[in-house]
Amino acid sequence: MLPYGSYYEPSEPPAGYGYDETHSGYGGAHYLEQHWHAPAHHGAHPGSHDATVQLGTLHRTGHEQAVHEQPPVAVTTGEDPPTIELGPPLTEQPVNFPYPQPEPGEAPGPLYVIGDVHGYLDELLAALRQASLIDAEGRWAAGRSRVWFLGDFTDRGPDGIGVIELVMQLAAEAAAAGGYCRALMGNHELLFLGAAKYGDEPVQSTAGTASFLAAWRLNGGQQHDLDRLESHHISWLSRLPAMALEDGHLLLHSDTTAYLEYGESIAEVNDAVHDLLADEGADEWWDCFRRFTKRFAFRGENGPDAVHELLGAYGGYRVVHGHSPIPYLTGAVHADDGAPPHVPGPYIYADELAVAMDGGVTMDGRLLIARLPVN
Ligand SMILES: [Mn+2]
Repeated sequence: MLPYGSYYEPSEPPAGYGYDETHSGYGGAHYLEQHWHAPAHHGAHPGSHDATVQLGTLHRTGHEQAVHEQPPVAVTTGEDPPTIELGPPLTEQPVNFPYPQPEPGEAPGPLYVIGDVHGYLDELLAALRQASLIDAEGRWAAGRSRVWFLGDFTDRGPDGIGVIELVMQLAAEAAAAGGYCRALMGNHELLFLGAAKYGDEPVQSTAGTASFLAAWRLNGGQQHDLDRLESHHISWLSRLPAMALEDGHLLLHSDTTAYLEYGESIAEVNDAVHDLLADEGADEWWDCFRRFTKRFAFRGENGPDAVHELLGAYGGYRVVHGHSPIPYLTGAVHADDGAPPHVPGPYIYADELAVAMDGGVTMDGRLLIARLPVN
């Protein structure tokens, strides 16, 4: 078992990468960071993108180096909302909108998935416009289309709350148009909520003590997002499902089999996570965050078996996930000349059983939107 605070589960780094450990301490809480470091011939660290640079504003003297060496997608802790009242369970449709219902026999609208956004609101708006899902004013223009965000809305980028509010707005507009815009819970949602709810409260883990706030900051948390976090954001985030099945695609945030530890059906997993966020304490939150921060389960020769394990439990013929940036999955983080990674589109792998959708927008890659199925 990896020490808590680890955000990379796999036993081997991406091609050309080494493995580092960094001991960190915040407010009396210490924990071990594990992360890949870039190949020595690279001028830039994989984490030296804009969002990471912004972490310098945290003024964590002595820790900047560790922060800057983090891969852009690093994730360490989950957090809970400062609000304890989570409200009633989500209903399928908001009650304030008179939704047009599909005519009997009418085919469902096209299905889209959107990878990790991480606060890059402008990039999200541009990608949504390019896909004709929104209009020039940023309003839903996709009619009865079905859209799933794969999680990780905040951290690293400049406007995480703006991203959350856009997705909430599109969800209402899509429902009114007879389509939908939904979202999965990513590990950064757990981290952000945990930072808000538990702050510097020490979290016990098998390997020592940490805090959500420290881990959130180390993983790209932006103070202005926390400052702008309101109860309705927390309510919305806290009720996001962890997984969904659409048109034979098992939608997950993280490329891990850890979902199996929370239930034998999609409903069981989603209920377990909701109950955990509503009722459990910081230690359970932390454990959940750690599990959903694991990655790379579908790579390598055992990858297809891992996918089959999930599909066997939850259904579908393919998993579609975010979380692990495609440049890390392929090892093409930076070209020798330091050029941004080339991400031509969704990455199909594991005997075509898995589709990766995190185009690495935090590392100068792309924010990917794909219509399913992809070929
Ligand atoms: Mn993630």
